[in-house]
Amino acid sequence: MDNIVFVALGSNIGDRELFLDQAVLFLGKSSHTRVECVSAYINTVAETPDSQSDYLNAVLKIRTSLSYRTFFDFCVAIEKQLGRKGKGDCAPRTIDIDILLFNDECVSEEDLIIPHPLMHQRVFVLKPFLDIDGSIIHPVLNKTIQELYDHLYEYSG
Ligand code: PH2
Ligand code: MG
Ligand code: MG
Repeated sequence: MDNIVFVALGSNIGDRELFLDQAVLFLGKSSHTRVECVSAYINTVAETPDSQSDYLNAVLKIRTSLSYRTFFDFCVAIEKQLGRKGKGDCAPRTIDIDILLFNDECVSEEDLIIPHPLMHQRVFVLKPFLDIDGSIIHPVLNKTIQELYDHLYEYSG
């Protein structure tokens, strides 16, 4: 299992803690994945154009032998299993599983961009990421997670 992937979880419908717990469980259930670290779960105000219920957010570190594409498909399948309807919009959701970083690979495909294009602007991603490892370097911005967090206001759009 040579690949290190950081993943963000978010839920703002129903029993949010249970959905995060189940996502952590399912993400580690494959013989091709191992969950190495789980951040604290944090309550955050929804950053959406409309007003929505608060989110529960977390970040995970996972080791996997899957390629980024197969890992992405694995995440989408878990979202479906946990009742997620549709993808790619800002509607309330039982669970959202986003790949933040996959090793130091940069991917730009129609349905998948890595690093996650908004991660450096989001407190609800950077704060839990700090629980795991603030020294990880963002491969496009060449800054550590700690630096991105400390300078959040400079990156927010
Ligand atoms: N996810 C979004 C949009 N807005 N706001 C919070 N607080 N947490 C999220 O996970 C979140 C959001 C799109 O995926
Ligand atoms: Mg998302
Ligand atoms: Mg998503």
